[in-house]
Amino acid sequence: MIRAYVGLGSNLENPLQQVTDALRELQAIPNSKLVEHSRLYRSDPVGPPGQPDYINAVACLETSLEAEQLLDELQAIEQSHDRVRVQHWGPRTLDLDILLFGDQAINTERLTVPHAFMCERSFVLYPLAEIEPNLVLPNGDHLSEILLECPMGTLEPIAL
Ligand code: PH2
Ligand code: MG
Ligand code: MG
Repeated sequence: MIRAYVGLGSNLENPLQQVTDALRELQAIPNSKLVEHSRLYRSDPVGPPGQPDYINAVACLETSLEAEQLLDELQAIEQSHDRVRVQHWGPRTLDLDILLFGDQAINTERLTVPHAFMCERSFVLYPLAEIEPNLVLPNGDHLSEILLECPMGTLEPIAL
């Protein structure tokens, strides 16, 4: 079994509900178990201006799937949330990104793992640290040290 960390994000059509539903749907991925997930966070949009705020969270799965099989499952969930790919980094009903897949480094047409921008994004790093404060990345970097370089800014956990 491999531990995979998945970033969840939504900023369209009731983002809180989108992310809450997606967490439940992650539990149903075959040959996998949802181990835990962070709280939900509100975050300012990164990317094209003028889009709504995001809801973000991070989940940890234990899986015996291959990375691209997990990607298939995540993309099927995105599709079931009526995900339409319009604008790069533009608004979306649901985005499910593989952040880490064990200690694997993957660079294929479909997948870059670790996620290319995760170390610059507070909405990934803080929820990840909430569930795995002692995490060490495949390149040996400690999450706790990366966090020192990445201010929390306006990111805020949501009291539900
Ligand atoms: N995802 C993006 C682009 N910008 N901004 C926030 N706050 N949260 C996201 O999940 C996000 C984003 C592309 O995936
Ligand atoms: Mg993304
Ligand atoms: Mg994505």
